[in-house]
Amino acid sequence: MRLEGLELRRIAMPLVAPFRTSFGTERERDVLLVRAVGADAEGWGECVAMGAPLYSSEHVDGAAEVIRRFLAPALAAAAAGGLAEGVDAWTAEAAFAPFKGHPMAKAAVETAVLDAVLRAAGMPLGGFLGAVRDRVPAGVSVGIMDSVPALLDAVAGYLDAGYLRIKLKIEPGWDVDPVRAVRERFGDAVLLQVDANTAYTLGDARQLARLDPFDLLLIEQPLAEDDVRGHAALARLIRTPICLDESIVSARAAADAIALGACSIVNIKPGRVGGYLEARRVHDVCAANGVAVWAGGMLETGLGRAANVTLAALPGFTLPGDTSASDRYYARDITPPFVLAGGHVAVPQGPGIGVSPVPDVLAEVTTATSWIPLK
Ligand code: SMG
Ligand code: MG
Repeated sequence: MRLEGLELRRIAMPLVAPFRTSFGTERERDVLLVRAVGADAEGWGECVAMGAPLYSSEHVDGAAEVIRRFLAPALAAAAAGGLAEGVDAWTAEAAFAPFKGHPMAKAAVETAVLDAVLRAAGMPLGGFLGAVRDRVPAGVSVGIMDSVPALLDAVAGYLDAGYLRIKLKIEPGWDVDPVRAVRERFGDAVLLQVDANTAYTLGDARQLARLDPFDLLLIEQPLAEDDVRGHAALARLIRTPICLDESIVSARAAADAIALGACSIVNIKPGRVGGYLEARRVHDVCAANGVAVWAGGMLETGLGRAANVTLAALPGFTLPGDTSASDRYYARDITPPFVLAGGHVAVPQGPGIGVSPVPDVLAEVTTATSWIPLK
């Protein structure tokens, strides 16, 4: 792909309800979109960095700065010095590799390039990645609430809508009681899991073991991102399977965590590992080790959601993901909405990520745009 430039676009997307986790409350996403404009096609990437560095070290203003100052010039240099055919996702990945960290910034640009290349070739992302399903089961992530009755109302609504798996956000002081209440009200058949977003320490093992009787699918990231050994120790003290999210920053990190016995399940988020190429490798490492994976979410708009839903159609994704319908997040999505049908979400079938923003909606939510020429 001969690239002409990158457009960086910021959009303001209010959530339908505040989403509280152990690290903070999201009310509106300030999303950075990357549009890669090539000679034959253009492609989109959504940066999943939040406004503040609370989920991980990245934040959206920092990601935009890293793209402007480092990633875009590296891509331009690769295009100038590379093959006559121009750049592709692997060129982008290699060009970004010297810069430490910033996987969400890298993933946004790499995905935009990949989408443009695939659209030009008429190839769907699912065909490129190796998807084997045309729809994926949908789970939903339920935030920390002010009260247990409020939580039960929210869960009831999601189960009525057809979600096939419930994930409860937990933190110290909001763990055993909400889990017990959900089990008592909705029964043992509901697929139920919890996510602590690093809110506990190994010293909390006894408290976390109190979740054992509730037959949870998994507990996601109870301990700090860099505490892989602690997760391995915790795995010997509790019966609930441990799933890692924040700790799994690459395929190598996944291989290490599995070898150390720190997790038996992995949440895959392309933004956290630097893009879809690396996300595919994480999937492959886990598959080779018999470790189940599922698709995480970062409150994406339809653009990010399209690619995540496609990734979730790979063979190793054997658990429902945080791949909810558009209306769980936004009153009006920037793409035609993803909808729930029989608890599933359809994998887009068109070239590239298979969806595009609706121009009028995109224009209405846009707060800023800038253009970075690449030649
Ligand atoms: O996209 O449905 C979604 C959100 C899923 O809980 C979710 N994401 O740690 O897995 C996680 C969180 C990170 C984002 S919280 C702002
Ligand atoms: Mg998580």
